[in-house]
Amino acid sequence: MSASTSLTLVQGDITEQAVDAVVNAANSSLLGGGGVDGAIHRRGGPEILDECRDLRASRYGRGLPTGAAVATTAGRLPARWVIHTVGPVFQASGGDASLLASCYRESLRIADELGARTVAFPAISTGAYGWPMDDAARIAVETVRETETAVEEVRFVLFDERSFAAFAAYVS
Ligand code: AR6
Repeated sequence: MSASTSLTLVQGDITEQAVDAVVNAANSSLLGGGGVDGAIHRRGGPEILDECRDLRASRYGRGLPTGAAVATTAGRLPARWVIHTVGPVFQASGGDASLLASCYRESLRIADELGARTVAFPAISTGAYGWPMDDAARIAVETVRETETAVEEVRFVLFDERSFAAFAAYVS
């Protein structure tokens, strides 16, 4: 980020954020799921899924790779775009931190391409994909700090007190 970028933390629901772009913790299929993904499609309506299907029929016939990001409309969400990214799964042997960092970096790169100035991120990979919250928070905050971007506000939206506290420990 740049000296003028602000990093903010909110405890709440990412689908309620009035920002330019909301980041979705998607899966490679781009066709929906639970958690953040389910909430975004439920609240954003069918237009988002329509564009995801078009992406699967064109650029991403084999799915969106882990660590990559792509934008669609935000449908009925109070945002202009959804940036879909696929976090890595945390397994018994651990997880690939470079892929988790790539989700944040690539999402900000897409945000810059779109001209988005405010971007809301969830704690990618910390739900169904099992990444330990403290480690995920450290990777998220460090990566955003290290990434050159014209985004003016990066907002982390944490669902509960525990995840909010984990991120707060790295944002001072
Ligand atoms: N707003 C903010 N944070 C939320 C919300 C919400 N509405 N709902 C859940 N969280 P997850 P992942 C938190 O599972 O681990 C899906 O099925 C949640 O408490 O959404 O990257 C996809 O289709 C957790 O801390 O994403 C994929 O298959 C964090 O958001 C898979 O899950 C991320 O949890 C992706 O798994």
